[in-house]
Amino acid sequence: QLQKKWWKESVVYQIYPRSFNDSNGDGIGDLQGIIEKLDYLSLLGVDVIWLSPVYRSPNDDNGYDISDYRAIMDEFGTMEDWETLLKEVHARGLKLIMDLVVNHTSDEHSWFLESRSSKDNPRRKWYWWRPGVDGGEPNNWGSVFSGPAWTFDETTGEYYLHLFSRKQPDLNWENPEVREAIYDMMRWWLEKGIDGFRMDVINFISKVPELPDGFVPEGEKYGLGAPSFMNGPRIHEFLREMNRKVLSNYDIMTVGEMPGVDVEEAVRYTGKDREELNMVFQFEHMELDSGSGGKWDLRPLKLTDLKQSLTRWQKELEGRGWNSLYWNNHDQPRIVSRWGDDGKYRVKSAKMLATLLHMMQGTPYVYQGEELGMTNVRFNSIDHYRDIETLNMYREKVADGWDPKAILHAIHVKGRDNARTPIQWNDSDHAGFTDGTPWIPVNPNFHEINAEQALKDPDSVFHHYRKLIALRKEHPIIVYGTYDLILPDHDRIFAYTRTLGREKLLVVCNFYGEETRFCLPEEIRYREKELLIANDKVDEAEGIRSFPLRPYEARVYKLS
Ligand code: TEU
Ligand code: CA
Repeated sequence: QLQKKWWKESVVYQIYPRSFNDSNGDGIGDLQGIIEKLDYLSLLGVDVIWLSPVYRSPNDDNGYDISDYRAIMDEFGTMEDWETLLKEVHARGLKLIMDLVVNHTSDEHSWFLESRSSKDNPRRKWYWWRPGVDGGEPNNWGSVFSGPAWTFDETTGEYYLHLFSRKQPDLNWENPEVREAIYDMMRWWLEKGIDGFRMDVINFISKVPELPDGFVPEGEKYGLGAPSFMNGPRIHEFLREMNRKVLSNYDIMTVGEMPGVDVEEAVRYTGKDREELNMVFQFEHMELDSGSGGKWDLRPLKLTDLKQSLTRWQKELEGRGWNSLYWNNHDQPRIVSRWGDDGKYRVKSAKMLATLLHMMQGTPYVYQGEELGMTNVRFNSIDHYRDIETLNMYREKVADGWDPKAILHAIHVKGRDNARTPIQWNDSDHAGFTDGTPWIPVNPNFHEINAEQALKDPDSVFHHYRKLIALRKEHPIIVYGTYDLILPDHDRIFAYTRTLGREKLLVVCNFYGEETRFCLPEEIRYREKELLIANDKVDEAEGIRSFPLRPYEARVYKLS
């Protein structure tokens, strides 16, 4: 049986509020600005909005460092603005999920201020404090944002753990008081009527309590503590407790962001009998163009690697769990620049990439601007960049003697600010994002890439996304059909079928800018064919046993 669920049939749209729309001219996106654009999202046809953090924050990591879970960030507006947003979202039949960031808080959170104040403060054990070892950090773990994962605190002469920035101290989930405080906060938001959570690095919350040293890669200063905190010893116990005490009491959706999760582990997190989460964001496909040195160690993508990775996730979670489907988010470079062509074939390759993803089994996520075919940005100076991950890495590598131009190139390819330049609404000043000075410069290509132009152009990327989303509502096979890869060894074509009862969907994509030839495998028989969507003109009278596939061409047929 199909195990029908609303969150399996939905398309989610991610908003990074700081860069979405500024309503009061301070150059920073805000809640009122989002309300102004809800009709645009209704037109696109998305069902759920995932809001990146809007809680009070010093914005060391743009809201992923929370200083008060029950207050709205000053720059974004007031709690009344948030209540209005939720009302307006629900009035349009949309749903709203919030970003749950509970692996760490801001160092300005009252919990941390108390915890650091003295060794015997009742909240001391809400975080990870350790005395130094041999005059240095308690272990050799490195921070995701460069440097050690520990910072020495004068007040009590001990170090505190932060897997991310020093202003993001890790909460100690071993402590039941911490867990109960988080569950209370979650209920407080759920009682307001939200429709679920995206959970930030949720598979990092269980650490091996001894915090043992990690392996130190050649030439690195700090170890990879990851084996001691990724999918840690009590993670499933904590998530089952969270599900039992909070999540199971609401009709909501949950998606856990899980760097380092593999497909077997994902079955344990998302299995319907597991009572943990509905789905996860995995990173396997997002690491296929990184070398052994991590994201900044650039490596060209091999299409067959991508086909094998995505197919593994489609097949292993089939009937056992559920996939999230994404190319983009606020941490990733924009896909049309990364794996498409943001020059001559920008529109066509953006449509191909969207078609390839949206016809798979899982819940698709559209990241703000992706539906416009927005591209990466190439600021020519580090001074235009804002992201702490980028700035810390730049400073560290320049200090290590790296060539600043080489570092800037890596930032152009993989930097998170690629996804954080303001949304391009029209071709007026600052692309209509703000009447003031934007907190980060707008991508100079906004004159030709903007929503106003896209809405008027029936062949725009926007209208292609709108059609893909509409198809998902019209054809259950897109949600519930079985996925099977075809032409597995073809290194230019990504093609697969979906099967539901007597119906078949045939999805054919040329992943590159050179013409190639598609040959339908013998075993696929059909009497009727219907072209559901394409990104190029197609002669419907033409047979599909064998035909030329033009640069970045994508087609979806319904066969019966
Ligand atoms: O990201 C988790 C994470 O590991 C990312 O930092 C990602 O792997 C890396 O940035 C790739 O470049 C979450 C949030 O999505 C991210 O924005 C936060 O910075 C991070 O957690 C800390 O909250
Ligand atoms: Ca504003």
